[in-house]
Amino acid sequence: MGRAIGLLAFLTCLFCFVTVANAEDASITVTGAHANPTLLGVTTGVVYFTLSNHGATPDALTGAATPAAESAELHEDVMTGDVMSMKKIDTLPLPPGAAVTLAQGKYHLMLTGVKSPLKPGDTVPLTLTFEKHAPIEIDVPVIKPVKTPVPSSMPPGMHMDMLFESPKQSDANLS
Ligand SMILES: [Cu+2]
Repeated sequence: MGRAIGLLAFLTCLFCFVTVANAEDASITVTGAHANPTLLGVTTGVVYFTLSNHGATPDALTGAATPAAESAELHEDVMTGDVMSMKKIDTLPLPPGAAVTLAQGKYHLMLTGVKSPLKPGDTVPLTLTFEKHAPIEIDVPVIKPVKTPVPSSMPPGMHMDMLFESPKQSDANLS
């Protein structure tokens, strides 16, 4: 009898745990994930996405990994005068009830040591890790950057599409 109650308690606990885990899994979503194609001869790439924290508690993105590159680091774009540079950040805070978007001029995920060139139509498997939430695995499509329209939140000067024009010229030179 005691054994049966013990088992019941165990199963109930297990059920509670599963329910809580499911609730937590739903509290962070990743949307709009995309990677830019890599430039000719360049082994760094960038990935953008939006993280939404639907939960009631703060969380943070603490890391990322992909088999397609040697490392995936969170970078913040820093504007010093007219010069755009970037610095590595260890965690990206995700306040409850808010969405944080990685976008040009704000944040990006930088892939270094990309193993084979990322071309439009490819997908990059990506694992995101969080302070509290369970890791999330997504497949990130590689999409050619859209030239227009420029998102209204971004000053036109910050657009970096010109960078993506050089491979075309190189391709033409090669043929
Ligand atoms: Cu970077």
